Amino acid sequence: MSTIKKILAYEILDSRGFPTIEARLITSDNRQVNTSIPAGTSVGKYEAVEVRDNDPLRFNGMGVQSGVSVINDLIGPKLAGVDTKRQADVDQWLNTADGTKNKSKLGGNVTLAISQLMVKAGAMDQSLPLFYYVNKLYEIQNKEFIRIEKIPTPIFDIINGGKHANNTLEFQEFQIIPSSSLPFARALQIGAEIFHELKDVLLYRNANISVGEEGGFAPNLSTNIDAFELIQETISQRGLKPGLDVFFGLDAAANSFFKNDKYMIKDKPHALGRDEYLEFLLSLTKSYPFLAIEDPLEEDDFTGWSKFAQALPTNIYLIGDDLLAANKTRLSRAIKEKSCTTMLVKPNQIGTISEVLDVIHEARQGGINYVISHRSGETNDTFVADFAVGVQADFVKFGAPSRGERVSKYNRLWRIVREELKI
Ligand code: 2PG
Ligand code: MG
Repeated sequence: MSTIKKILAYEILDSRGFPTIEARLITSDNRQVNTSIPAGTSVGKYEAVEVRDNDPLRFNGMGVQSGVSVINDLIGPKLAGVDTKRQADVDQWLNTADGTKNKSKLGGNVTLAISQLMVKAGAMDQSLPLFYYVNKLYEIQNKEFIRIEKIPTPIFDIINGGKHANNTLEFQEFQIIPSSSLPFARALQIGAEIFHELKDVLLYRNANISVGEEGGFAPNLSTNIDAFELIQETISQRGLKPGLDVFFGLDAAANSFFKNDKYMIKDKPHALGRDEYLEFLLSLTKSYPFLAIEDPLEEDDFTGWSKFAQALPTNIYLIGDDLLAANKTRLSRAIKEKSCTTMLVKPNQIGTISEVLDVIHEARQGGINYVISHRSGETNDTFVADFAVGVQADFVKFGAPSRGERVSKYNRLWRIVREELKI
């Protein structure tokens, strides 16, 4: 049995060049694990609070030295000597120490750093692959066994817009989703090949091929529909069949273009009221083979979501990200009101792994699918890849098949397939 000898936190830069917390746990047998915490750019208002220093003289106020000190001076010393397998107890202790509903005292970035360290240290203590240990934690906590039999299907964000790019597109993520029937290695290959083909298609049209925050291209196009048209053309040009080999996905991240009760997108010459906007979205699903639509509406319009859910063909996953913020209370409401069919899960929306496992249990009980997701501000930590396999998510969303902090996670899944699961 290993116990915690020391926990050490410090600042590193995330993929956007902003500081974030990295922490290291050293065990009584002198082994160590590291973890680092991602951050969002389009942050929903119901997410756990992320603590920042707000000191304008350092990193434009984005420093995390205060969180680092809380770990080094307060939390770390308190946890010295604790068994690394006491995940639930440590998470519970963090929650009590925080004492707020949204981690606004300690910060979700602080609590998650400790919580993820515990998972990694526990797996190391048991000499288990991380995904397998996550699977066991889920079973112990929720008294439900999940058989590990698949790698979640990847959702690739190949064109960036919204808050993730400085271009003309209002929608945040234009995605492709290889058919779930394909083995992971083939799905990854398709994602990468379409990404490169899209580059050629953009170049041919003299469009910009620089990329946005999640590694997808960020061209200036006249309308959002133009982006779907380009993707459709690209898929066909590769000899693949849209709607058979590859599907479309969208994260509209509608909060960012919802102003004065209207949705403002370039596809229409005027601002759209909710019903007219929903009509527009439904027309998109008739023109393109969508498999998933995330955050089509702003985060407070539960009624609008339920309305859209009723109108949307049932084979399309309706994903709540900002709507749910992976928050149990909001999920219960969404289940009751049939607002969506799928929950997006980013561990830092909640702040401890036990709570993430809890909300996933709630989703499974309520017949809700789940997607495990990265953040736009990422690090090279591959924790979410193992986590997604451990809880057998339906999908993973780790950005484009490009850029180090994105491909590290896809590569981790590839490695799990190759070396550990052989599926
Ligand atoms: C999202 C995420 C991840 P961010 O909206 O789904 O793609 O973006 O991390 O900026 O919230
Ligand atoms: Mg989203």
